[in-house]
Amino acid sequence: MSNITARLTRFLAKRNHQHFINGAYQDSYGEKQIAVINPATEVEIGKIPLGNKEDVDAAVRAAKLAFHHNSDWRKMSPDDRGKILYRFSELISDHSESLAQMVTIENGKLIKDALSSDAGGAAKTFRYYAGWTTKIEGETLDISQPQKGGRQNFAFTKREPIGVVAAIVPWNFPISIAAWKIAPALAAGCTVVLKPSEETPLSALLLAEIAMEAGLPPGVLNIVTGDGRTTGACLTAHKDVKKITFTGSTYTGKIIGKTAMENVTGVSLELGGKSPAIVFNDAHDLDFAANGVAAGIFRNQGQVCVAGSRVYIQKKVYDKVLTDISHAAQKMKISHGFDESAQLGPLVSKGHLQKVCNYINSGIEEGAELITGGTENPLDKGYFLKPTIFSALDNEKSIISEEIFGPVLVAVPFDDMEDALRLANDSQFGLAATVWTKDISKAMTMVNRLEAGVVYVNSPVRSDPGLPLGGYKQSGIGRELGKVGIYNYTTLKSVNIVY
Ligand code: TXE
Repeated sequence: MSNITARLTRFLAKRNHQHFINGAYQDSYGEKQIAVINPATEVEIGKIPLGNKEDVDAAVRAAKLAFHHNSDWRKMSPDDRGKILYRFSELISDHSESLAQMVTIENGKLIKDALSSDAGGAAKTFRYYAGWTTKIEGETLDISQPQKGGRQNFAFTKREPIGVVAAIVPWNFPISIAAWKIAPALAAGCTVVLKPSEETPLSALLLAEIAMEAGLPPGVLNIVTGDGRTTGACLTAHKDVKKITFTGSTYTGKIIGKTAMENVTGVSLELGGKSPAIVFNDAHDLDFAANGVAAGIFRNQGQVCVAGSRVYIQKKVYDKVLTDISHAAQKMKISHGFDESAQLGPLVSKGHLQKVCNYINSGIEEGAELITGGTENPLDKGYFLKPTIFSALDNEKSIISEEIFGPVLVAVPFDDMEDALRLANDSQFGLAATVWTKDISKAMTMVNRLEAGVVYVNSPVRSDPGLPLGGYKQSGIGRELGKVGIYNYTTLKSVNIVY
């Protein structure tokens, strides 16, 4: 086990954590708490308050005041706002060890992934959006309204920050997904109330300390901890919230979408996925493709929205590629996240492990062939599971139509490109897809016809702050990251001046 940093030791010693409102940790108005469990050891690492309506009101009030009056955040020059966000990114990098260790302790993931994807990913996102503060632009427009008496007109649009943003995030990448929302919102001049997942709230609270050190004015970033049913529901229903940005399940996304419409609040939803990986006979290196498919599903224990959880393999190479993926899976070392040689850590919680096991059981009951893995816990303690692979002949099983969100892959053979497209697009989801071929015409046809928000060719899907992410169909509404990511947090004003 790595040595826990002094900063994290001090933070964890608190045990009973608080909300972060108006630049300070604050007690909850309520008494209820939620225990945070280390999924590798099953030991409680602290408690967070279950935020109630009064807590949410206090956080939204602080964000609203910071937006309108208290701080100069909105009125600050874009360059100065960018400097603070850049400093924040530098401090996240400086404290990446503490942040990554916190993520590994509360989420279970491998420390190297927590360092690169979570702490590294958050730093990169803040750095990227620090540069956008000075590049938010409107347009000048030649409109056709006739003007009387020799007058002329000048029409343009300007982008303004939308107001208080409610950001609701899941547990799979606790601080990098939070950064995908906080960084563009702050860059646009908005203020934020974040509700982290009840499974992984502590890394967000630690991030708040660092935000203060970076010079973020009080009230610009607030964190209310709690569950979805009480805390999340109060936040999304709050009338002073002007934009909701959510990453999580399609089920919860639909509830949030309905609530948003009650108040006509803007909403972006990044929801579930069941992303296909499609391996053609002519993939230029079949071993490379097999390893890529394995990495695409087993990274982060399969708890990745863009995970390639169904693989379609062309018939001629089906047995070879499936065998190679299975070997890659069987070789993975399963251990706790601080074991430097581990390749697969625990799942996030007991409840989630149970959900994934239920899917594995239903796959067996529905007649899919279990190639490797299963429901047996390979270790004595913690919520571990072996990487699991099924082979099936069609899409007619729950394990291939529903999001499992664990280290479970289902392989299906296909005949030709039309067959691959039919199978891949036959899904309620449309988040991501990968295609493995060296034929550029085939690759481009797939790119054009796949119903997915993100398509990677010859690589598992990875995120990058510059590349928009979001889904077709039930995988969501809107896109985050990239240039469009910042426009999520602005509203457009059209102006016409007659002179
Ligand atoms: O998600 P939820 P859960 C999928 C994955 C997983 C399943 C359930 O399949 O097994 O969702 O995971 C908050 N109003 N994904 O239960 O419920 C909640 O507190 C407002 C895919 O963790 O969507 C948490 O902060 N907020 C996904 C966040 O929503 C509510 C990542 C996500 O919780 C709420 C995670 C409500 N009514 C899970 N109910 C991806 N796309 O990456 C819950 N929340």
